Amino acid sequence: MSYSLEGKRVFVAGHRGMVGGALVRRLASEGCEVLTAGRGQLDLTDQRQTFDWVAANKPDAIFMAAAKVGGILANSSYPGQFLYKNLIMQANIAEAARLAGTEKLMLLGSSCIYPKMAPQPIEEDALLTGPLEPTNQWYAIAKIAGIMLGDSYRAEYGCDFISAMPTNLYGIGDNFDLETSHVVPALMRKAHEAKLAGAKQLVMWGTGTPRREFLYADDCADALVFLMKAYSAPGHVNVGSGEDLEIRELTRLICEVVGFEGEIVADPTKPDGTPRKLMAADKLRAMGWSPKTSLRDGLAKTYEWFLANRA
Ligand code: GFB
Repeated sequence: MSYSLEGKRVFVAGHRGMVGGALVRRLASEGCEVLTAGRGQLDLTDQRQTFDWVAANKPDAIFMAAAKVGGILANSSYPGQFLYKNLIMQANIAEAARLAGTEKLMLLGSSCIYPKMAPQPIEEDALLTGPLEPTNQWYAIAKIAGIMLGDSYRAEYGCDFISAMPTNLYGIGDNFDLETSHVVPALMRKAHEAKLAGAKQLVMWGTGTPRREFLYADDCADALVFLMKAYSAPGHVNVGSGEDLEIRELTRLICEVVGFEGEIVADPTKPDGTPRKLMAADKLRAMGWSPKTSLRDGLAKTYEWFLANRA
C-alpha cells in the first residue's frame, strides 16, 4: 500500500448518499478522522463555499461521493441537472483540493461512461471508442469529464487525483422512490408492496432482457478505500462484481428474497437502456481486491434495511 489513511483527515463528500454512507462505515476501521458536511453547511455546486470549506477544514484526502444520481427514468427526465450538477460539483471539489494542497482525491463515476455497444466485458480502455447510451449520456459525459479533470490536474499540477468507475450499486441507504430510483430498490419496494397488498402481479419496466452487473455498496466502499491506498496513476479503474444477469432473473431473485409469489409482468413502454454493461474486473483483481457479498446476500441485507427504515 502506498498511501496510508491512518491519522489523516478524510472528507467524504456526499456522506448522506448510499456510497458516501458506506464509505463512512468502512473508514471507521482506518484510524482516520472522517469529515462530513451536510447540504445546509456546504453546497458543492457553489464554488466560493466549496473553496472556503476545503481551505478551512484542510482534508488530507477526499472521496468525491457527492453526485446527482438516479435510475434510467430520472437520467432521461432531468438531462440538464444530471450534466450541470455533476460537472460543477466535480470541478469545484477538484479545484478546491488543488488550491488547498489536498494530498489525494478520488473522483467517482459509473459503468455508463462506456459506449453502448462496447465489447463485453468492458475494459477500461473502451472509454471514448463509440457512441453512448442515449438514456444516460448526460450523466456519462459529466463523469467522463471527471476522469479527464483528474488526469489533467495530475499532468499539469502533479495532483494525486484518481478515478474509480463502480458498476450498478445497491444496498443500505438506497433511494426507494419509484420514479427516480435504480432497478434494485424499485423492484424491492414493488415486490414488498405487492406482497402486503396480496397483489397477483408485479410490473417490471422494459423487456427484462437487458443484462446488468450489481455490486453491494459496502463492497464498493471497501474497494474505494483499497484504491485510495493502493492506486496512484492516470486512467480510471473499474469497480465491479465481475458477474451480470438478466433483469428478469434479478426480478425473480428479488421476489424470492422479499417473499412475493405472484406473476412478473413486463412493461415494454418503459426503456430498456443499454443491452449489457458488464465491466472487466481484471485491473482491480490484479491489484488484490475482490468483492465479498453475493447478490442474494446483498439483496437480503438491503431488504432488512428497507424493512427497518421504510418510514
Ligand atoms: O437501474 P436502472 O434504472 O438504470 O435500470 P440503468 C436498469 C434496468 O432495469 C433497465 C429495468 O433495463 C430498466 O428498464 N427495470 C425494470 C427497472 N424494472 C424497473 C423499475 O421498476 N425501475 C427501474 N429504475 N428500472 C442507470 C443510468 O442505468 O444506471 C445511470 O441511467 C447510471 O446513468 C446507473 O449509470 C448506474 O442501469 O439502465
